[in-house]
Amino acid sequence: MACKEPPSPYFSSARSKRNGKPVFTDSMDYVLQKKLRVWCSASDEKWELGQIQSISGDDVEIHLVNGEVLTLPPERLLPANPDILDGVDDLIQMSYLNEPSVLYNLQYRYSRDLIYVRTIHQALDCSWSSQCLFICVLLSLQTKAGPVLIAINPLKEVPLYGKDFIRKYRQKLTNDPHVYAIADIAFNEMLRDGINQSIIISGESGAGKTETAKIAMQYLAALGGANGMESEVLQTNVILEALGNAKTSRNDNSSRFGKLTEMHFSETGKICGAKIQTFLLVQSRVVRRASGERSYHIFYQLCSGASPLHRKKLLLRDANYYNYLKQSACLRIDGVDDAKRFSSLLVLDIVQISGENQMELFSMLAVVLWLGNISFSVIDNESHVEVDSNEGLVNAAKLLGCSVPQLVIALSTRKIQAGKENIVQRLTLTQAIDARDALAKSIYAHLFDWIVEQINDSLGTGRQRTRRSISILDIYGFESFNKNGFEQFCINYANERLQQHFNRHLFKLEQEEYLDDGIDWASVEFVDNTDCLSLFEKRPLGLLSLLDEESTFPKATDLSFANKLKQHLSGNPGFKGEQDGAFKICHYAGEVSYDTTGFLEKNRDPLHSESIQLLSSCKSDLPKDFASVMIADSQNKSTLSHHLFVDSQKQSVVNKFKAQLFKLMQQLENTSPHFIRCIQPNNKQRPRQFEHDLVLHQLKCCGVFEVVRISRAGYPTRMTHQQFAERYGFLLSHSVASQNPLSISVAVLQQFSIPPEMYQVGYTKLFLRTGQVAALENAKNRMFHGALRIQRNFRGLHT
Ligand code: AD9
Ligand code: MG
Repeated sequence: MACKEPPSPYFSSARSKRNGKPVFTDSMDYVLQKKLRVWCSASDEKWELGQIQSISGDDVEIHLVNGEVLTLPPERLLPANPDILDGVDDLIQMSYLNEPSVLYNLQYRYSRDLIYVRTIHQALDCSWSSQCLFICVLLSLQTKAGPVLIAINPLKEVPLYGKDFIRKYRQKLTNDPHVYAIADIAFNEMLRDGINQSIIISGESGAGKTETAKIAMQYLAALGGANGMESEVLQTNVILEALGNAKTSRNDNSSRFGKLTEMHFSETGKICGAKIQTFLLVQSRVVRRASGERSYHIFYQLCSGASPLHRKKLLLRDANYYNYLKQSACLRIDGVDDAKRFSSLLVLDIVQISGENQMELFSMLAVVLWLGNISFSVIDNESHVEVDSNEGLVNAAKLLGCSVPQLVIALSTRKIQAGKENIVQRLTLTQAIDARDALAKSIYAHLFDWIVEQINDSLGTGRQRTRRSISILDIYGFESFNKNGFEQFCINYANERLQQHFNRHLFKLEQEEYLDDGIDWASVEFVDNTDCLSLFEKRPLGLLSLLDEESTFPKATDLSFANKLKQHLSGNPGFKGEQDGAFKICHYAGEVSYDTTGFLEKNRDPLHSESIQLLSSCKSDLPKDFASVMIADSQNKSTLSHHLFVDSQKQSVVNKFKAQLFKLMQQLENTSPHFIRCIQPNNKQRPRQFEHDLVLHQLKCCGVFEVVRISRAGYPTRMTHQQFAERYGFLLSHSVASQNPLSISVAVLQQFSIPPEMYQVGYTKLFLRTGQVAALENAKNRMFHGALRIQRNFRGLHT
């Protein structure tokens, strides 16, 4: 199975052949004729810049920048941009948009710490005079795709942020592409149009999404700062990163949850509240992960930063004492001081989490750690176990506020129903370990949700539902490791959904509007990921449904699940069943091989009724709260007929996740989107290293080439004939035979000599290329000022 490569029109156009002879686009002919700069590829991997010296038959002699001379056939050449365009900040300005030219441009900028590039001009010139503001409003409502920002991760501090920069963007003293500029556009559009906005940040793991989200929030907080709420909003990042981020092999601070931060503003643009929505925290990391990776930061921070008093109360030891932490052989992150980070958690006070609640939070973290130290001994031939009476057991029970026997029962037995009777069955070693880990994971996941709830309570002060909000989306990025499991499956599915949203707004809606209005439009091709999404979501034979179905069979195994996938999906070109329970999926960002080990268990998320019962009987408040949430959840789903604690027909993990994603997409659909695509420059998390292939792959996957093409060919300004005629009809110097809006509009266009390639007349609307309205607006302004002058003079004469 080979994934469909994103189309590469600029790469192939110069190389197509007719009758065995290479055929070039006009531009390539021109480049050869004028002996201009070219990109040459002697081998297939590398492009080098050179200048054509001479052409003899099919041989072109080129002098490379490094002094070498090459002789190549023309089909190994691509036109290069003139050096005046080196490092332009808007890709749309480039004369040639082939792959080496774009890469060169990005690298040129990157090496100078210019990490941002735009891919489209803002359709409207917002520096117009205030008289034109009402027109901006009108036009912007009809402008679909705003600028897309490309952000290449510098992997080091760059001098691009802070007060002075914020001021420059606020006062529009600079036009350089920046996250601040995107946030500024969103802010202004929100206030002007009364439409909720979103800033959607995507990219692979480690590409810089979370940092970018914080930079956007920093700008919005500076703009909307009023009563301390802005700093509260910013501080939430510190807390959520401590609890929801961890070191992975791709990123030392990898987000293991998705987050939508909704900032609410007053009529005057002051922050009046915020709401954080989180999506599927990866729970398995708490109990297991790949070697060299860490669990959630907060555990290490607590172990190294807690005060002696805390340590005593929490019965706390060093991180290397705990099985859950030491098992992946990675306790520290280079350059990170966990103890210091712990002290920065004082911000818990800022978001009004009381000292008492903070203590509860820490004590639940300690419970999780001690649970991991509980061990079991096999007592019979059938691998049944009893719980070892050790320090882990005693301390976990103490911190939970339950008795040791209660905890023992929860971890080593299960009640099952036989006829009308309940029988208590001892668990086997695997079952007991699963029960213990499930309890630890569940406590952590509920703790995370609880903290988010506390934060939201604190941020909600004075919040009103307005149409003035900006939502910033930062989810975990696309992942492809050597070994990929259930977590990557969910994460990559979420990224497919997000990609679909991007495609829909930048390609589909845009082109549909052109076609609906009957204008002449050569479709811009893009990699549509609808097929991949339907492979996941189709019912009853999609990946998610099949996983759910198999999860309901008690006897099913990961292997039987893998076979089921093979049986039903083998005909799908985006799917391939492999050996040993593995399968491959063709994602928009490349092919990923998944190992089904653990899929069923993780999807069932099996917290047994014994554990819920245990939590509800604890003396501490938090476990009791968690148990009520669990019971409420299961009551929603099951009929809960005979026993309060029967194992409920819980919603599966993927089902819940899918519902969350659908809700998220719905929310985003009600906003005006602004996209930021983060790019990872290398796989080593090192600054100053720009790997061409890696960057090119990401640019292609996220459709950057197509976005520029569509922006260049597209018509960002559109107005109905009626609107256009009303607005500019009075500028006509002669009367028009027919008074219908279409005739008036066409007459205006002709009078102002707007070239025919700069507009198209649709059935209902007029479509104009970038910059065309400006000429009309100038004329209108001149006329307006002229009229004012005459009026004043006239008044002067009569006074
Ligand atoms: V993941 O999908 O959550 O694994 P992200 O969020 O895309 O990933 P993140 O923002 O965490 O990546 O960035 C990774 C690291 O790159 C950060 O920890 C910083 O060290 C570095 N980074 C990213 N953006 C910037 C920046 N604008 N300036 C400086 C940056 N460093
Ligand atoms: Mg992140």
